[in-house]
Amino acid sequence: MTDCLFCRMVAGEIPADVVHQTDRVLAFRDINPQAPTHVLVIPKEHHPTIGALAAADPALLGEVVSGAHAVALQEGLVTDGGAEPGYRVVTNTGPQAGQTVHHVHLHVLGGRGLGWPPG
Ligand code: D5M
Repeated sequence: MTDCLFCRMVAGEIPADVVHQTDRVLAFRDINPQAPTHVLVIPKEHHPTIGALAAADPALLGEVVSGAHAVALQEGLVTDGGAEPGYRVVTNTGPQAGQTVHHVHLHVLGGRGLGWPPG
């Protein structure tokens, strides 16, 4: 989609601070980080929400989740086979959840203690 910010980042038309990618997944640092590590993980193909992606291509959803864990490992948020110190994955869907970019993305957050419940 030519009017989608994240599609334009995939196409290289808008710069992205890329930390990880595969042939179908891209991970880059959030422009407005909410934690010492704040990376967005997206499918390169356009899908508006996690539900739409799950319906259209569940294998790709799995690749995006694997990408989030690969980022967490790379950033030192967990060790291979371990769960410490830890990280959080967030996906906002719709206006009430605060979704502002309508190309599905997983937020990978870590590097500090994260409160619960979220705001
Ligand atoms: O999250 C959308 C996220 O996208 C939000 O945390 C800011 C981020 N964002 C917006 N523009 C950019 C660019 N150009 N680079 C990196 N990150 C960006 P949402 O859950 O939809 O509110």
